[in-house]
Amino acid sequence: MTNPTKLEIAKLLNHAETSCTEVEQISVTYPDMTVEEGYDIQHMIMSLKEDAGQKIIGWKMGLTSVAKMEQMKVKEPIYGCLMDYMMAHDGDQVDMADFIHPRVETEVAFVLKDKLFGEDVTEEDVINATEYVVPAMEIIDSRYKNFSFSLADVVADNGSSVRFILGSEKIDPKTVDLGETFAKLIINDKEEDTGYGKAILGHPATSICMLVKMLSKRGIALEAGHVVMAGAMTKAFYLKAGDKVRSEFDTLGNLAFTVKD
Ligand code: OOG
Ligand code: MG
Repeated sequence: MTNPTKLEIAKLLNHAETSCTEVEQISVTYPDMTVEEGYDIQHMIMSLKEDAGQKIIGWKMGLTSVAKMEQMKVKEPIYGCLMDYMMAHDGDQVDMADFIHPRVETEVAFVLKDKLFGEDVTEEDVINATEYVVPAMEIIDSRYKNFSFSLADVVADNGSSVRFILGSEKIDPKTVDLGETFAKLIINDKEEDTGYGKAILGHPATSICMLVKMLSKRGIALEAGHVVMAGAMTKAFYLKAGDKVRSEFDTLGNLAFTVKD
């Protein structure tokens, strides 16, 4: 795949996001597209967004649990980029008009106080570089029809990133066992799913370690102040207008958001 082709795809996917319109999977037209080419496209989308004045504020891991890989029919974790316009907070309202076919999942987010870079980073380094962790949720919104994609497709589409919601409780990761942390995802008073932190590659810090290693291969570091999402503890559920969404954690507190009626 040539660079002009990748840039053309980056523009197409970026436009699909900003205009809330779904597109055909890229792999239908380019069946030989590799995951690495998918990342090239993802990074081009971020450059387009930076040119438009948006800022990178962190990164996310995705497809880190067996449940998510089975749900999305892919076999390995991926990363995506988080930008300033994607951030929301406990109690906020989101609007279906900003999305195509959004789904929500429960997550844990790390906020860093130190830079992380390199291929030999350890879980201990991740914990030491973390200022605090917060309970979180992510809204994902694949730009592809029917929310279906190959691994290279979803990588090119920035891991379906569109919004993330941060809780207000700031927890020192040294005071909780993030692997044993348990959470419920509740939509309109119905408990849709539950999960443990250890569903995320055994431990959320292991997922962040993997992210650091993957980004290091491209010369990119996690920076102090970055928000880093470890991946979903639950499966993802479709949202609709008027939904009231809540995640309750046993050791990290709760957070909620609503979808505009
Ligand atoms: C890809 C993004 C997955 C997660 O936490 O597993 C993700 C998708 O399922 O559309 O963010
Ligand atoms: Mg996610």
